[in-house]
Amino acid sequence: MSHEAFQVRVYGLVGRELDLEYSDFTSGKLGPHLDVNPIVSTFSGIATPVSSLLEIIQPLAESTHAIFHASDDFQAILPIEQLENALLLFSQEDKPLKKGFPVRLLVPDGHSDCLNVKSVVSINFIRSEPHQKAEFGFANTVSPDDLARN
Ligand SMILES: Nc1nc2c(c(=O)[nH]1)N[C@H]1C(S)=C(S)[C@@H](COP(=O)(O)O)O[C@H]1N2
Ligand SMILES: [Mo]
Repeated sequence: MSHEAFQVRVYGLVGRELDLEYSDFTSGKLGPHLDVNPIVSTFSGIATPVSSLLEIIQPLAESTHAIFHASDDFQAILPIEQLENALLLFSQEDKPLKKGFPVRLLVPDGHSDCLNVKSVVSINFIRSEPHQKAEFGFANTVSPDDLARN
């Protein structure tokens, strides 16, 4: 079975909206290539820091949160300041991801290994309430603590 085309859409309250292809990740123009295993021991592969992407897309001053949408309707909402150490895993064994294609969000300092989103297809920068905390799950109703229980 063949994959859908690789595309990650970055949009919303940003200076520059982007539709990212696999070559944008592999070329290194989105940021450095990091071996994720030393950073998150439960994962392997090559990632690029979300912080580097932020420098390119320039979130507007009024944006407060980013929503990472997955192709299965799983999603995460994160305050932008919590993206500091976040990574986008895009490659394993020099190929696109078999699991989590096109990219997988990893939050190394999140509550648990569950703080990751497979198959991220878009990243939407929004203005939300200041007290809106990080949430992960389907329909945006599941808290990180609920997920950590497995
Ligand atoms: N898109 C998407 N990402 C997701 C989930 C999901 O259902 N869909 N489940 C989360 C949970 S609860 C866990 S424990 C891990 C599971 O990752 P795995 O399939 O590699 O074991 O993915 C997280 N990211
Ligand atoms: Mo989980």
